[in-house]
Amino acid sequence: ADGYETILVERKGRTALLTLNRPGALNALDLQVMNEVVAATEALDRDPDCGCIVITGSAKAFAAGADIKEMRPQGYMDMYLADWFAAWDRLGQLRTPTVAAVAGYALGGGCELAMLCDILLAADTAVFGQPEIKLGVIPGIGGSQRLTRAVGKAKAMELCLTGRTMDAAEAERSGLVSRVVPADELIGEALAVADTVAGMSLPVAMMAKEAVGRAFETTLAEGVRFERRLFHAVFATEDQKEGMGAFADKRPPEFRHR
Ligand code: CO8
Repeated sequence: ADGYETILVERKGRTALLTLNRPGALNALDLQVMNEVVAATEALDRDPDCGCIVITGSAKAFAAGADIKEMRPQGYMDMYLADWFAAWDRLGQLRTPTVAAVAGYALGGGCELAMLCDILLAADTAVFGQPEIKLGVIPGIGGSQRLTRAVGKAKAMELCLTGRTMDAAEAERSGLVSRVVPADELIGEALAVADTVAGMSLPVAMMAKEAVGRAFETTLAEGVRFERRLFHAVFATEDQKEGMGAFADKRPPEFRHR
């Protein structure tokens, strides 16, 4: 009904579940997938009834990378003029919180897509890596930057230079993912986390996301100044009065903006 061919989008209350659906190619991220994921998530971002977006793949593959067959014949001018992969940046600019629920392969662009999301949950079957170097290329959707910020220079260098993958346990140990869960519980857990986020005040959740995200962009002093401005600003919301009032009344909050 929504016209998408490579993704499925379902609404579950205030949470949206976006499933990559190119099973024949292990969810390889070609331009159609990119355009559909970006269009769908930007539409959800404009919907005040959507409080959190979960992105997932299949049991075997979250996404096995950017589409190698599509990229193979491209030249520099093709890549430059198309600004290849630039649209993915828009996923990182959504205001609505996002959750990546990763089972199976999250390689190359798949790992980069997961890292574009705010919360990263992994099944115990998840495999992460930036194996581009084995194809004679390097990461192109932010992997060299976001992986380094997530796991530090030593491990990011090793992964990007050797192309070796890491399993879910190593990904959790190194801080790439927030939690590892049994594979058959992944979607349930991801939806539960998303429902929790979607139950908060949406504008306040957006500000919390923005504040944490700023830590990746700036110095500590500037980041703390930015946080302080947002912190003062939340006192202009009805939801601050409701949240603190509900605590004082010993009742659950009824946030207006959710
Ligand atoms: N692109 C296109 N097709 C793919 C991809 C991919 N990344 N991954 C898998 N497929 C296809 C296979 O070709 C195969 O198709 P077919 O049946 O038509 O031959 C089908 O999916 C199933 O795959 P396999 O038969 O290989 O499945 P296996 O279970 O044997 O292996 C693996 C699974 C290990 C994941 C294997 O498929 C693999 O190694 N895939 C490639 C992983 C990889 O290197 N990813 C990084 C790609 S590059 C990238 O993401 C960023 C590039 C940045 C460029 C920057 C430009 C600006």
